[in-house]
Amino acid sequence: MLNKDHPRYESLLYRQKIVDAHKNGILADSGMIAHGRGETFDYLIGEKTTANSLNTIDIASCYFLTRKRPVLSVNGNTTALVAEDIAELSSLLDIPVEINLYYRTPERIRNIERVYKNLGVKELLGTDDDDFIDTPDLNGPRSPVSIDGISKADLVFIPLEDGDRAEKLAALKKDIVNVDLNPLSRTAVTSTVTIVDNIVRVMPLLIDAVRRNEDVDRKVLLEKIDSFSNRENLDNAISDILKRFE
Ligand code: PTJ
Repeated sequence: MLNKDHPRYESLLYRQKIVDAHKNGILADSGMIAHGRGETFDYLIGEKTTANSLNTIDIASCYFLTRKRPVLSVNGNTTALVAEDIAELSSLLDIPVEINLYYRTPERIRNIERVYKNLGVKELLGTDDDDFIDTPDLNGPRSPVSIDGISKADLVFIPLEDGDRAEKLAALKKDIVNVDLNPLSRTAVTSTVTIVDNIVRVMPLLIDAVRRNEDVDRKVLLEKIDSFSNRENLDNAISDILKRFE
């Protein structure tokens, strides 16, 4: 039983979600390690959304609203922590969710599929009965992607991911929006937009930003995109961490 008075109640709550997802065959064994790495960086950024991240979330919403075929790529960790928000964003933007796992097994696919089906996701791709095509120059289980999903997408959302895929998607001229608490990771550096923040705080803010911007003139959204530099964003995230040591 979790004690609500515990000073680290929220952190314990999300740990419990991770543990439950592992027991339910959703999370990869390594997903626990990935979560721990995330917690460490979250501690360093002060476990809050910085002004810099808030701006980056706004930019991410501009990308989602101006691209023709965005896809939300999900793995075990994202599903464990924010499946409801993923379903909501998918419905709000009317875009597919595609399951793409590094540690892919038929059993995990079935378990994750059940989560999103229960949440009412209309277009769920990457399941075992989908049609796949390999991502050029990418080896391993993440390479096959849905022909109707990531393969044709012009924007791919790849939260909480290890570093083997972002540069291959970027080489295909796809825009990549990533959520990663580690501003130094390969994925963070390669992505078009990297939100350096905890996915549990990002998703509600991203949904709000999409709602706020959905009626804004496309030209204004594109101007905001033009004025954004991911390198500058990552430098700001790093200097926010450094300030915590002063
Ligand atoms: O479900 P699968 O089979 O696709 O496997 C998924 C994992 C996460 C195990 C796999 O992609 C992996 O090993 O990832 P890495 O290399 O550990 O990278 C995950 C990144 O996500 C790390 O940079 C973490 O800091 C970051 N991260 C972890 N938890 C969070 C996070 N970023 C934002 N919010 C979090 N809650």
